[in-house]
Amino acid sequence: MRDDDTPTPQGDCGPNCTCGPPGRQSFTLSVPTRTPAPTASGTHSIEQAHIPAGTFLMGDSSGDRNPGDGETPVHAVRLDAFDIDATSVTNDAFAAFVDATGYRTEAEEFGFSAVFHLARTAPDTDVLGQAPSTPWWLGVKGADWRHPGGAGSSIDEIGDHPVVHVSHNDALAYCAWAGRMLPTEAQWEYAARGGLESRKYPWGDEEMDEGGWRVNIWQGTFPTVNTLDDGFLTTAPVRTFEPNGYGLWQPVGNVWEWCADWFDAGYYAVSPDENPGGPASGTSRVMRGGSFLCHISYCNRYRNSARSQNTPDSSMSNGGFRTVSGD
Ligand SMILES: [Ca+2]
Ligand SMILES: [Ca+2]
Repeated sequence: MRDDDTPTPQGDCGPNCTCGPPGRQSFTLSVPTRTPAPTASGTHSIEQAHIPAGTFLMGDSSGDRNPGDGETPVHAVRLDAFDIDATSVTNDAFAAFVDATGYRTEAEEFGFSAVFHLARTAPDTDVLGQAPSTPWWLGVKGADWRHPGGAGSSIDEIGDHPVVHVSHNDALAYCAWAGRMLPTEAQWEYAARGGLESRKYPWGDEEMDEGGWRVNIWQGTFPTVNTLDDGFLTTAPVRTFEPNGYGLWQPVGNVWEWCADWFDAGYYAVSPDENPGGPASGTSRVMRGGSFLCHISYCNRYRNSARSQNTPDSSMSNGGFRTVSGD
């Protein structure tokens, strides 16, 4: 249980706020020509966790759901067995893909990406604009997976951190090269739960700071003061804290993770019982798990059942992905 003085989670942080950054269209710029997805056969270097076939209760049982996100009704879902990345895809793994294919991410094609204001290294002249309802998100020229804070930043020392500034389309391009798939939303939640039923977090119901921090989120006053109690302002190495019962590291916190599904807040009421694959169409793709920007006063979407979404071409300094075995 929370302490009495802990603020009540605010499910809504502004118009259409999803805890992540606004979609790319919020930073109005020209639309580039897309780089075709590569079709070469690559090597996926991320350690695997095996998830056995089984049935689980999908959705929020804790009452901490965010109205409008569609975390209910709780419903039984049966899944076939699959393998999933034990960590999110790292900068080193993504670099191997780019080295082999010459792939250019959408952030590189558009020439900018969404950077959290305190993570910006680029000069003021590279700031293309602020998101209207979430001004701590900046469109930063030159921000991309190799330059997470824009000009002046690099990934030289953070090869074992999650790759960020990758769009859903970029993640699919990686998957095409690696012979992988993005997890369905149901696969993601089942794996994140680590074999525990109806718990709030991958480790159970204990809050994330009981017995030491268990997750990389935000401490302090969002979005201005981060007291860094967990040790990290932005990304942490993918093997930080403890893995869950299935061997997954940081399914919650650190970076949002793209899933395969289109987002629909009403989907749980109509989804199939077995191997649900999401709505047939939509405008935004599911993201799961929350990130280093989550804070209980602002966005408590670092829970197993929490849902978010963004347009498939959007990229951000707190968004990455992990993959699952293909058919
Ligand atoms: Ca942190
Ligand atoms: Ca995560």
